[in-house]
Amino acid sequence: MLEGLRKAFRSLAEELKTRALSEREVERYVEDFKLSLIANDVAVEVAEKLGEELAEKLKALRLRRLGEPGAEILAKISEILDSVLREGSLEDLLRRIEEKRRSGEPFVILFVGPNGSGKTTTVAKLASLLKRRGYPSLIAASDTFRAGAIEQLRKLGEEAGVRVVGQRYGADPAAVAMDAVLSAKANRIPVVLIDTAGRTEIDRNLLEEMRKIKRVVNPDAVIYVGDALAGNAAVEQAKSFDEYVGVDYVILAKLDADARGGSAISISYQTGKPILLVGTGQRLEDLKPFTKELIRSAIISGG
Ligand SMILES: Nc1nc2c(ncn2[C@@H]2O[C@H](COP(=O)(O)OP(=O)(O)O)[C@@H](O)[C@H]2O)c(=O)[nH]1
Ligand SMILES: [Mg+2]
Repeated sequence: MLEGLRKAFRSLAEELKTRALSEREVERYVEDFKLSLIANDVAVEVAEKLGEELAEKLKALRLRRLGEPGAEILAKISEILDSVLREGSLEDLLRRIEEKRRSGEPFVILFVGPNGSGKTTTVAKLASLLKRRGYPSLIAASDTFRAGAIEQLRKLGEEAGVRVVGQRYGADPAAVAMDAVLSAKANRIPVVLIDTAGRTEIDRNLLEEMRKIKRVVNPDAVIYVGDALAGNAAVEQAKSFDEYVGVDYVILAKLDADARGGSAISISYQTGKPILLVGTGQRLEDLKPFTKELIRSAIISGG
């Protein structure tokens, strides 16, 4: 995964290590670097910022020849990546869930995102992860819109060993969510995960529907599930959901299939929201904590 970004960073480091650079050359390298970032799904604004930071750092280095294997450049690139990526802490989330459990209330997480981004799969993966960490959960089938959505969720819930609360298609998603919350409370189940519908185009209706669910159940956290393959579209969608509904964390699905790699950087930087977890495959266990190191090592050391 992330081969595109890796190549962009590598070829920059290769070219720079060979000799001392004039100011004009630094500018040219920075321009090429920005273009290769943009070609790999890094949003223009973010590429500009990374380019500026790189130019600053290179100017300081430019008068001397850099040693093999461009280690200094890679260290600088690594610093730049650190400044734009935001990590969400799974351990913090677990602590919050534990606090809520002590108070006898379920911790409610609302999942939002466009159609096909990976919400339903991610809900099941997170339910499975939480179960392994000692927190049983209940899943609300609040996608009552897409044909097959409830069956898909029931099947995944069964696989994960987690109960799914659902009604019929066309039922009010907020009512389904509320049902699940009340049931969790009555049965002392510490977490409720609410799966919701997406649309291909993020329209006003969908955002209003999410807003209504939020108003009715008052979730402890809202998670936007983005598709790493969607590139800049995923960033724009994340911004709409954040403006309309409010988002606390991002989970980036399908990172395993992402050959370019810019989505994590753009989403993190442009929404300012921490990335909590990443999806790394289609199985229930393919959900990993997001760390800066994950991106850094994939890009810089080819891991
Ligand atoms: N390779 C890969 N596929 C994923 C990942 N997460 C979800 N998918 C697939 O993406 C497709 C859409 O996922 P789904 O959860 O139904 O998306 P939703 O419409 O947002 O609920 C399904 O075929 C999933 O198996 C992931 O992390 N990696
Ligand atoms: Mg779904």
